Amino acid sequence: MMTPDRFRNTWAEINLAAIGYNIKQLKKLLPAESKVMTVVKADGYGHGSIQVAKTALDAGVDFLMVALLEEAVTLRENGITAPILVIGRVAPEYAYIAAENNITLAVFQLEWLKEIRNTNFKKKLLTHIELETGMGRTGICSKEELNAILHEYSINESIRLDGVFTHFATADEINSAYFHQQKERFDQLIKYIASIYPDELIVHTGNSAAGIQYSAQMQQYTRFGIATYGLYPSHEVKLLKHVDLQEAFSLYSELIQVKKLKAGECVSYGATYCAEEEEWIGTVPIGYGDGWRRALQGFHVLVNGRKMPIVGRICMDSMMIKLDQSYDVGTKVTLIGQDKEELISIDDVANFLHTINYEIPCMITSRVPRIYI
Ligand code: PMH
Repeated sequence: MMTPDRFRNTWAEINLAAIGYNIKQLKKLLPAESKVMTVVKADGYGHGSIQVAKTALDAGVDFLMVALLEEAVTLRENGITAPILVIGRVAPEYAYIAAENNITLAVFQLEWLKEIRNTNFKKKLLTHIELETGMGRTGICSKEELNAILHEYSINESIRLDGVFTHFATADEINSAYFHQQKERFDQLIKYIASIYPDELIVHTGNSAAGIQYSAQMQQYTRFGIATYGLYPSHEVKLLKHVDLQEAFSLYSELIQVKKLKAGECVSYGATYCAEEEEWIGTVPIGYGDGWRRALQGFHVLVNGRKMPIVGRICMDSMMIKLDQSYDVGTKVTLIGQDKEELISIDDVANFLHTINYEIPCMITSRVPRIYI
């Protein structure tokens, strides 16, 4: 007998056609020569980095970005040969793994370059340098450090500088003062580099918000993350209506038990929810062990195109919902997505949890299989 690759009846559905569509819409925003770099860190924002990367490459993308070396290695192990930039710090002793796999590393510390000075890489290590312009996270902070770093490149044959980038902190806001300040700082530093460094460099600055809001100012690449997945980086950017995006992530389960509660009977840990009259309660096999946060008690899901409230405390593997009538075991439950006329968007879940949409697909753990359509 063939063993199925999943047994459970809770799953996330990833619409790869939507991802392809979003990339094409984003590409249309950019100046003619400007390209898309697709950000697939954190397992493609919870959608699955390998499938998203392949979809992006099919849609004409030729550069990928991740945060960790292991994320880049996973892509290589799955046959992806396109350039990949790792933005996080990779310990110097592991830089050779990047070099051997043609993985580009971000450089933002002189000390780091000094530490790899005596490593003999089998292939040249590819790098982009990150400039600090206002994000205050990683990046080269001063012209002096920049000078010393460029000098390091001139004396180390085994490293190659291909690109330079920065990251905007406020591009998702309508107030553009801080964005322009960062852009101005970056432009000055770029001019300075061009005056002392002979080679042409790949320049990239924008994330989704900048790519959507300031499309005309984007350079060789725009690092699109959240918008790839059909989500807007903020409510303000969504209201601009510059681009039409389709959400790619839906979340489904099925009722595993349906029972009639009598008045006074209670549900879940702490018995905090008790029926006031006879009512139908359904059990749904998803819980905080799947990343479906306990704080979602009081939110709702969809059954038969109608909203059904989550009642009682959410358990590790299951939760209970109040039904408007009896339903068969196996009836589909929509936690994120469309059911008939009703929709639960990722933004709805994020608003209920007082967080941003980025966090929602990321929080659904790998225990929930991703099914690709
Ligand atoms: N570039 C860098 C350097 C990033 O850190 C990110 C996202 C992106 C591009 C893509 O941004 P977008 O998803 O808004 O398009 N980084 C993060 C972060 O660290 N927390 O949330 C998003």
